[in-house]
Amino acid sequence: MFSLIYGLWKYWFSKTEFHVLILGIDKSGKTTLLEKLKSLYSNLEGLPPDRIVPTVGLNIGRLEAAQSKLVFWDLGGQIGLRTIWEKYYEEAHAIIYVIDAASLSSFESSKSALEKVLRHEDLRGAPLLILANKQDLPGAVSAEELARYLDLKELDERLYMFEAISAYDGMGIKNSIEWLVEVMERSKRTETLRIRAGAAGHV
Ligand SMILES: Nc1nc2c(ncn2[C@@H]2O[C@H](COP(=O)(O)OP(=O)(O)OP(=O)(O)O)[C@@H](O)[C@H]2O)c(=O)[nH]1
Ligand SMILES: [Mg+2]
Repeated sequence: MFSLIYGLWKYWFSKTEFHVLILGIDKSGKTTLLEKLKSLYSNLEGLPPDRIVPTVGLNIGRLEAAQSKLVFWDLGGQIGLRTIWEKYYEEAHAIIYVIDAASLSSFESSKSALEKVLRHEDLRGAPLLILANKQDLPGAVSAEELARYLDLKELDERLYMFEAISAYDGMGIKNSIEWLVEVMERSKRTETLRIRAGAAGHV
């Protein structure tokens, strides 16, 4: 009986497409991460870091990971582009927030940009994965140190995790994505988005 229910549950989620928004201030490594995800989870090579330019529009990556269909939206993080982020909030199942863990001088602006994201009504209940990127660099702080530094107050009701990664060598990325898929599958937000899509006639 259990395996039947589990099978149906898995079947349902194999059809669900999860939208994951990759946010963070400029130069934190969002696009480098997206390209690394392509190399890790598809047959695509993914652009090498030296061919990646600052993002002005939107980069999209469609991938299958942890038996789920994922659509990543990578937006530009320059200050004048951050107003565009909120146009994507309503449709997002989860947020990945990337921070350059080796750039202590940018932590303050990363923190305030993240606090603003978390205050937004349209992202209510969206699971949050905070990535302490650039662990390959000397001086990068750990995930625990970053969590202590950010000292976020808005996290109470939200499923979240801090993880140390390197978008260069791939460290920590698979773990992070597995966690994200798992929480998206059981989050109330996914349920809410599904009901809304059903009501609009496209499940
Ligand atoms: N050492 C190291 N450098 C990284 C890593 N990830 C990204 N970088 C570098 O950081 C810089 C910015 O990377 P991007 O991926 O363009 O950053 P972004 O967050 O997409 O920036 P915007 O598009 O402007 O918002 C580039 O020089 C990357 O090569 C990493 O894991 N390790
Ligand atoms: Mg970019």
